[in-house]
This record gives sequence, C-alpha cells and structure tokens, in this order.
Amino acid sequence: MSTFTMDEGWLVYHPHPSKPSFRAPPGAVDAHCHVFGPGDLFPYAPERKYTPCDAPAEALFALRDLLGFERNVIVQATCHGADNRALVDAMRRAAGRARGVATVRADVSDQALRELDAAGVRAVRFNFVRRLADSVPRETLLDIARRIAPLGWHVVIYFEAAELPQLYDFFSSLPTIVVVDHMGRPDVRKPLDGPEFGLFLRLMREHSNFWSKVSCPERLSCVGPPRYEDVVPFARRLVESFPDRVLWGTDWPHPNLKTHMPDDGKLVDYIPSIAVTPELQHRLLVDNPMRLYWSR
Ligand code: 0GY
Repeated sequence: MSTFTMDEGWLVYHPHPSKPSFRAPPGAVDAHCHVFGPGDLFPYAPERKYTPCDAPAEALFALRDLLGFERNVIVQATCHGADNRALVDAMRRAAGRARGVATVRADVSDQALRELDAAGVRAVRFNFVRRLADSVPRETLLDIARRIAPLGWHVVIYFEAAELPQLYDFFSSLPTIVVVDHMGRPDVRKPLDGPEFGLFLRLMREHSNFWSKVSCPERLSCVGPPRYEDVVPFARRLVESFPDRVLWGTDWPHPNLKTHMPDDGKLVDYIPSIAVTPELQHRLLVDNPMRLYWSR
C-alpha cells in the first residue's frame, strides 16, 4: 500500500486524452511538465504543500507519444522539494529526449550541480507562489543564480502577476536567461493593454534575456475549455511580439487544478489559436526549446 495518500479533492490527470487534431511539427517539445513520484520510490518532500497523485515518467512518455511530441522539459515540482531524484530518473529513462529544471538549495555542492548537469538539467526554478513554497531570501537566490550561470543554465521563475511590481527589480538583476512560467499568471479579466500585463510586456521588452511560457490556459481561464478564448489574446500577444523567446508546455499532470482536468489533446489543439502560422508554431515548439535546452 502506498505510504502517501493524495489530498482530498485532488484531480487526477485525464485517463484517456484525445489524439489532437493539430499536428505538432516534427521534433516538438513539451517544455513544461512534471513527474510525481511514484511516492513509494521517490518520496514526496516533508515540506511539501500538497500531496499529489502519483504521475510517473512512463505515463508522461505515453502522453508525449500520443500528442505527437518528441521531447519533454520536466520541471521539478514543489511536492518533491529539492530532492531531484524522480526528475533525474525520468531523464535517464527518456534517453536524451528529456531535459530538466531542478530545485536546489544554497548549500548544493559543485559536484551535485555537475551531476545534475550530466543528467540533463539545464535550469533551476525559483518559486514565488506562496501557496506552493516557502520564501527564500533574494540574496540566496542570487547566489544560486551566480553559481549555475557558468554551467550555461538559466533560471525559471513562477509568480503571480500581482507580485510583479515588487519582484521586478530583483528579476531584472538575475544574471542568466530567465524563463517565466505561465506568462506570469495574468488575471485575464483585466485588459490586455492595461497596467498589469503591461508591466510583464515591459519586462520582456526591456530585458532580452527574458522568455515566457505561453502555457496553462486551463489555469488562467475564467471561461474554461475547450478554447479558453479569454486567455488567447494574452498568449498570442507574447508569441507575436517575442517569437524567439516563447515556449509551450502541457503542464501535465496539472497540479492543483480545482475545477476541471483538461484533456491534453485539446490543449494541443489550442496551440494554433495562439501561434497562428506554421512558422510561429515551429519556433514555439521546436526552434526555441531546442536552442534553450538541447544546444549540447
Ligand atoms: C505548475 C503550477 C503549479 C504547481 C507547481 O511545482 C509545483 O508544485 O508548479 C500550481 O499549482 O500552480 O506549473 O505546475
């Protein structure tokens, strides 16, 4: 029997996602997804804020194949803390078809960083969403960023749009490429050209080291599936303004969704509504993630 019981009300990933109608270009990368456990092999961290369902690597790879994708960038989820073993195991089993974004603490050794690099890690993630992770002093994060920069790694940041004004200067000081999860989580009820999303667009415009994932309509939308039409203008604006600095991912197995579990095939069918030409689609799904994660 499993030692871990998922949280009450936890929504398990879609059991039978549909085959998408949109055919991703050959070599497409799902650049934001996770693995959870299985908890008996890779225990969830004591400091975690949620206990998920198990979502093992083989289920992720089956989804990758069903969706017509070739590669994954697996992002360390907060439920595993800074224990990256499940991530490393998934990358090993992917045999070159997955890269990783790890979580590390300030006391991580140079040897551990080299081992993560050899396993396929190319970034660290800093999480500013307080329901997910405890706060870490900015000086500590900056130290970590300075240590990983010589490896050619970058920093992935996750925050809510309302927090951006007080984080803006810190983010601007980061010395590496910085990838923003889920467009900085805009409140899509607010205007596209209003001050909130405007500040994020300014961050992207004034700092050419910033990239954005145009992921997670299912998390941001108020109107919901299948078209998530209230999120489309935000993602489309990013794709068209910064075509060489955007990434897309499923976010499988979709942690902490409260209202609906998306059909991942339908999420792939959302892509042509935000990247409306084959050229934009190719940059979003192939050129950009390959440049960032598979340059070596
Ligand atoms: C996401 C979003 C969430 C969770 C995490 O690491 C995590 O636990 O990132 C969330 O709850 O919004 O990107 O998976």
